[in-house]
Formats: sequence, structure tokens, C-alpha cells
Amino acid sequence: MSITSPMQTADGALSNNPIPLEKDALLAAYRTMRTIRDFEERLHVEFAKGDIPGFVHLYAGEEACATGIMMHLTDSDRIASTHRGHGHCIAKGVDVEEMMAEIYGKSSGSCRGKGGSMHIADLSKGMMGANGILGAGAPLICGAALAAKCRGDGGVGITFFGDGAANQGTVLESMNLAAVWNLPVIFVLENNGYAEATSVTYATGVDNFLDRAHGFGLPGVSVDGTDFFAVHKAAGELIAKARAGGGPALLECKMVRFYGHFEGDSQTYKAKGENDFNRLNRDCLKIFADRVTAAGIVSDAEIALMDREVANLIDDAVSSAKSAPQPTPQELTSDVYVSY
Ligand SMILES: Cc1ncc(C[n+]2csc(CCOP(=O)(O)OP(=O)(O)O)c2C)c(N)n1
Ligand SMILES: [Mg+2]
Repeated sequence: MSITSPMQTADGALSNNPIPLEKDALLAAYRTMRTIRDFEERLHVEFAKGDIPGFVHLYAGEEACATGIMMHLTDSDRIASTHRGHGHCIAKGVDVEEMMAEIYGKSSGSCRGKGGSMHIADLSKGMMGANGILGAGAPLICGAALAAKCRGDGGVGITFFGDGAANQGTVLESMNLAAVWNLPVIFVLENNGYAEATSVTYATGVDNFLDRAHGFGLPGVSVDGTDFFAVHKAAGELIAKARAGGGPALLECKMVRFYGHFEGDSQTYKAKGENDFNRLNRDCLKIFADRVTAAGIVSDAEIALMDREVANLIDDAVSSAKSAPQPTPQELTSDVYVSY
């Protein structure tokens, strides 16, 4: 049974749409979004101390997208992620302590410390990997979706890519291939308005990304990616259709990133006050919490309790990552090359 109560929309107006999830699912969604946010906020602090090797791209601000989509998936559904992949990993169920250790390059990490932030993978969770190559997830997921289609198991594949990667040939070729083979793939375009320092309007030849999908014969839906409920509903419909053999689709989520492109980015290309405005008005966690508490389904105390639990989880993850051993030189080539 879903609960009917007024919901506040992003512009502050009240909508009478029912909140379409049971309380347990709402709490689970909040926990996932809060875990991603705290993971990223903490990485922001820890990275500045200089102990974390490599590059880190934070997903803070974009949590509703990964969470709203992944709630429709099981471990046997596959996802292919991006360079900004921590949120996708957490929402797909990858262990948070192992992820943190991976980012610190430690042997207890998801990939034994060999991948780092941009190569976290966990095939047991259907997480085929973050990816440092823009647009590389799209052909990967076509392969996974073709395998699911051949097995006839109803599995789906989701590939995430940004507004910049949307211009990569690999993404466009994959859309065509998915249409031709009627693959169970959802192409999720995470449009946060920037590719590094380049604005989406500068770099894109169409005003509407859905026109691209239509050009390949794919249906497309565009939603406010800061609204968990909008993402969850659109993703649910597209995923159910793909599972039933209805073919691929594009889902565009319009969203904001709270931090720079990478940690250390001076963000001079953003408007003055842009980050503050987004934190105040386009914070998907706040929008979600306001709705479910205003509707009387979840209490402020329940939100506060979950915030404390997640804060402890992240504290533990950082402490254990810091104290975990480095990989030994003897491990250098294990799990890296396959011997044919
Ligand atoms: C094939 C390729 N070209 C260029 C890069 C360098 N690069 C890394 S991230 C990035 C911008 C990505 O922007 P977008 O796809 O919008 O994702 P966002 O960072 O906004 O999440 C670029 C150009 C790369 N990693 N791979
Ligand atoms: Mg972008």
C-alpha cells in the first residue's frame, strides 16, 4: 500500500501525488543517499590531507539519480559506471569499507588497492566498474545486456555517462547497437551542466539530448535528477519495459555537482554563489527529507538517527582504510593479467 499525502515540489508548491513507496523503502533510499553524501564529504576533507593517491571526482549533489535507479535492480543486473563512480557503487551495494580502502590504495580494498577511485568494481554486485575512459561503459553494458538477453533471465544493464561523455562516439554507437539488437539497456545521462570546466550548452549541438535518442530510434525521458521520486518513477517504468523485452531507452537526469570536477579544482568557471545556491535549493537529500517528513511518514528523529548511524559507518571506514596494509610488491601482477 502506498501512502497518499501532499508532497512539496522543488519550487515549493504542494503536489497531491502520492508518495509511491512504503516507509521501509523510503528509509532505505534516505540511508543510501546519506551514505553517498557522507562518503563524499569525508573524502573531500581527507583528500586535502594528501594521503589519498590519484584523482578523486565527487558525486555529492547527484545522489538521487544513482539511488532512484538502483532501487529497481538486483545483484544480477549489471551497471557500468563513470570516473565519478562512488555513488553508483554505494547504491549498487558495494561494501563501503572496501570502497574506502580501495580509494586509499590498500590491500583490503574492493580491487585489492589496484584500482583506486576510478576503477572500483565488484562483479558479485553487478558493478562492472567505475571507468576513467569517458563513454567506455556504454559498449560494456551492451555486452552484458546481450548476455542477459541470450540467457533470457530478464536482466537489465544500466550505463551511466555525463553530458560531456554524451558526445563520445562510443555512447552514440552503443545507442544504435542497443536499438538494432533491442537490448535491455538504459542509458542514463547524468547532466550536471559541465564537462570539466566546459558548459553543456557550449559543447552540445542539440538543445535537447532526447533528440539524440530519438535519432537512434530510442525513447527518452528527461527528469529533475535532484528529485528522487521523479528519477525513481521514470527509471522504474523504463527498467520494467526493458526487462519485458521492450528494448533500450535514454533517461536524462538533470542535476548539480556540489564540488569541482575533481578534488583540487578551483571552479573559476562557475558563477559566483552557484554552489551555495545549489546547496540551498537543489540539495536532493534535503528535498527528499522535507517531503517525507512533511507527509508525516518519516520523523525528524528517524532521519537524525540514520544520520548518526551513517556518520559512524563512514568514520569506521576511514579508520580501517587508514590502518589497512599496503599491497605487497609480490601482489603486483595478481588479479591484473589473465593467462590464456
Ligand atoms: C575518452 C576520454 N576523453 C577525455 C577524458 C578526460 N575527461 C575526464 S572527465 C571529463 C569530463 C567529463 O564530463 P561529463 O561526461 O559531463 O561527466 P562529469 O564529470 O560532469 O560527471 C573529461 C573530458 C577522458 N577521461 N576520457
Ligand atoms: Mg557533466
